[in-house]
Amino acid sequence: MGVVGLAVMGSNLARNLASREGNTVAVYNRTTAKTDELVAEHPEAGFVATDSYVTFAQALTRPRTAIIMVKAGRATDAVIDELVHVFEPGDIIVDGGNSLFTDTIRREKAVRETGINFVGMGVSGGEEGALLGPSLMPGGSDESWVTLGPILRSIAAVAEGEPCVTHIGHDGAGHFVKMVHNGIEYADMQLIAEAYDLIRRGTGKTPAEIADVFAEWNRGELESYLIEITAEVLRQVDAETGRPLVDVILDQAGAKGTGAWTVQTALSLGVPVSGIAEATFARSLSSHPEQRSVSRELPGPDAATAFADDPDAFIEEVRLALYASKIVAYSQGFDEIRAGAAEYDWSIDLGEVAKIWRGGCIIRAQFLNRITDAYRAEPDLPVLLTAPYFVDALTRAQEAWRRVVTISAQTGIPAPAFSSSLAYYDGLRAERLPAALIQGQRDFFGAHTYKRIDKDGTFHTLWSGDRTEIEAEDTH
Ligand code: NBP
Repeated sequence: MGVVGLAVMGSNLARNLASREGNTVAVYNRTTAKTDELVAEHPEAGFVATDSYVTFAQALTRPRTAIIMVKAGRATDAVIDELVHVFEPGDIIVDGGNSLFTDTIRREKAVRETGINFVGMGVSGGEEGALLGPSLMPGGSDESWVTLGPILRSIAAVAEGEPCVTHIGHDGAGHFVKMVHNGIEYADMQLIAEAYDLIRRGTGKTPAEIADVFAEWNRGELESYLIEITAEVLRQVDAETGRPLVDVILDQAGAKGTGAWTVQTALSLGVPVSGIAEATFARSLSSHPEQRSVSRELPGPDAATAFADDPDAFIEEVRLALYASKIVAYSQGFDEIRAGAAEYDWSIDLGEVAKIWRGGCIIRAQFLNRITDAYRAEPDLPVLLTAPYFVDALTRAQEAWRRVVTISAQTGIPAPAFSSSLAYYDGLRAERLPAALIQGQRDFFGAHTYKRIDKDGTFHTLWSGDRTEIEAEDTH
């Protein structure tokens, strides 16, 4: 098999593949110096170095399998164009980059016409995951999965004895699921950041002391990689200034776009992923220093510090609010996957998706087992957070969650993901929503019509006439 693209992800994945019994890996990179460097640095891998697409194809046994790990977008198209010229029908091209799923659908269709299989595969876990075992989300045809399955199972992370890979569904399904994974990751990170901010300002604890709080949380139901690394980051001291590192890092969060894709896709599918959206927008807000600097004098409550009378009780309330909001974020993410599967005709096993995220990837957590259990018990569950385990957790958390959101509003400490998750939860619970009024407004200005609660049919009120109601054509 072969790997094209030998930056950090590709070279680590190639080393992972080469470390498995019986594998010989051919490697190719546009800039040949990088290939030479990798091969020289890792003689133990037994790589076959190639310096053109032709020699790369010649080095592979048939059916040829090549994993592309290059920059998403034009670079991926350029590599695919080259490979289809040197590959033959039955061969497999796997794109392991962070490609947009609609690009993958387009590429799969075009490559399929040549008789070559194309598989878009989400790879999660960063450079360490690529080397030691990532979580893998391949799409593509059933036929390619027959060949790819054993290879991918051998290099994937292992969680509780099971490899973190499954055939997600056809064409773009793998990249779609990876996209939503990243969106959930944005929400998870934002919620943790909000928890940290509330605790710091509410109790006056130092970052090192808050690191202990996160380390403690990591022994309970919040146990996860992100909570674990949060403790590590908070404990870090800057060598130059002696201050906590978190206090000298510029507070402007970067983003590579997958969070935005998740939100844009959710908007077009009509799925409310408000927690993920708030997390994405919170990064945007942080990254506008010019807007933040002119807004600093806007009125707010007097800056409150160490306002929590009982710091331990407050910390426990924040923990519960974090857990409840996290349940909402995952529920929204899985809702988006369900809607995507319906829209694009993929058959996606949601319980399996949760399972393959238990190892290798950034959002790995014990908690994912509960999601698998929920979908095993009820595969068509319409809202994940209504599964009995989550209802119990939300029942335990909801009062604390409300208090934390109230405190955030009263003290002026922004907690957009906490509060929007709570609003989503209450929206779902509501017996009646003010959407009825919106339908009335829409009918008033645009004759968009409405339905009634007491009889079938579609209706319109003659707002500019005598205001009687008539039966109308459905114009929703
Ligand atoms: P980069 O995303 O930085 O891409 C660099 C690679 O793309 C180099 O091998 C470069 O070759 C190659 N490349 C470019 Br740029 N244009 C090319 C072209 N026209 N033809 C051929 N090759 C071209 O590398 P990365 O950070 O290793 O990530 C690889 C993929 O994995 C990306 O899609 C990324 O989004 C995804 N991913 C990354 C992570 C992560 O944690 N970094 C995690 C999961 C997925 P050159 O050496 O000749 O310039």
